[in-house]
Order: sequence, then structure tokens, then C-alpha cells
Amino acid sequence: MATNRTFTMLKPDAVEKGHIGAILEKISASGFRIVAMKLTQMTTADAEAFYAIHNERPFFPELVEYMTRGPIVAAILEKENAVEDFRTLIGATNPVDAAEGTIRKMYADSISENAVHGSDSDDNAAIEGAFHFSGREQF
Ligand code: YYY
Ligand code: MG
Repeated sequence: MATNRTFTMLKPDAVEKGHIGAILEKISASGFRIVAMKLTQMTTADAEAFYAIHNERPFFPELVEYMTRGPIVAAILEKENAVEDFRTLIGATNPVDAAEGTIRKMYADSISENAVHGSDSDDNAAIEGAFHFSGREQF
């Protein structure tokens, strides 16, 4: 079922570099409505669970270390066709391959520190949103 919602995280590198405001501005200007949002920090157990699908990959320990090293902004975003449109807005996983004007092209340093997360399906958007927000925190 298409929910018209997606889940995002502004990752520790983006927060460290002071890009929260600029990235949220770009998200809003692209037609996404924020329906949940908070500054939070993932524990090792959180990151291992959130990225469990990648736990056999060689980059997994580095990914968990990175995602837990400082605060993130977690948010649920609403827009028609939210999952696909947000993936387009953030650009390719590796900023070298990301299109001009995408968030990763503008703010990411590398494939491993790529500034922002976007859910890859409606099912995962619902799972990932519920991972970070209770029903009362979603508007
Ligand atoms: O969904 P997306 O974030 O674009 O990429 P995934 O393939 O789901 O990988 C999740 C996360 O893992 C990615 O954002 C950075 C990291 N990663 C990495 O460090 N090195 C890779 N070769 C692939 C992914
Ligand atoms: Mg992914």
C-alpha cells in the first residue's frame, strides 16, 4: 500500500557540519511536509538493527560506528509518491554518482558518509518510521 510517507535521517556528518537547516529547507522547498521529527542518537544496538540487512557486508562495522558517533535528525516526510521522489532528491548512494543539485551531491563527502538516509520502499518507510517514532509522535 502506498502511504505517501517516507523516513529520513540527517546523518552524523551532516549534523556535525551544521547542515541541518539547509537540508531541511531543501526538503521543504521540494514539497515534503514534516510529520515527525527529532534530534536523537542511535545506540550500537539501534544501528545494528536498523541496518540489519547489511550485516554481512564488509562496510557494516564502519557504518555502525559512523551512525552512532553523534546525533542525527530523524524525520517522517509526507508527499505524493514520497519514497521515490525523496530518493530522487537525495541522489545516488555514492555522491560521486549523484546528480547535480541532489542533497548527497551538495552535502555528502563519500559513499560511507553520505549525509542523508531515505527509505527504499513503502514497507521500509513504515518500518523505519516506527523504529524511531511512536504513533503519538507522528502527525
Ligand atoms: O539506501 P542507501 O543509503 O542509498 O544505500 P544502501 O545500499 O542501502 O547502504 C546503506 C548505507 O551503507 C549507505 O548509505 C552508506 C553505507 N554503504 C557504505 O558505506 N559502503 C557501500 N559500498 C554501500 C553502502
Ligand atoms: Mg538503503
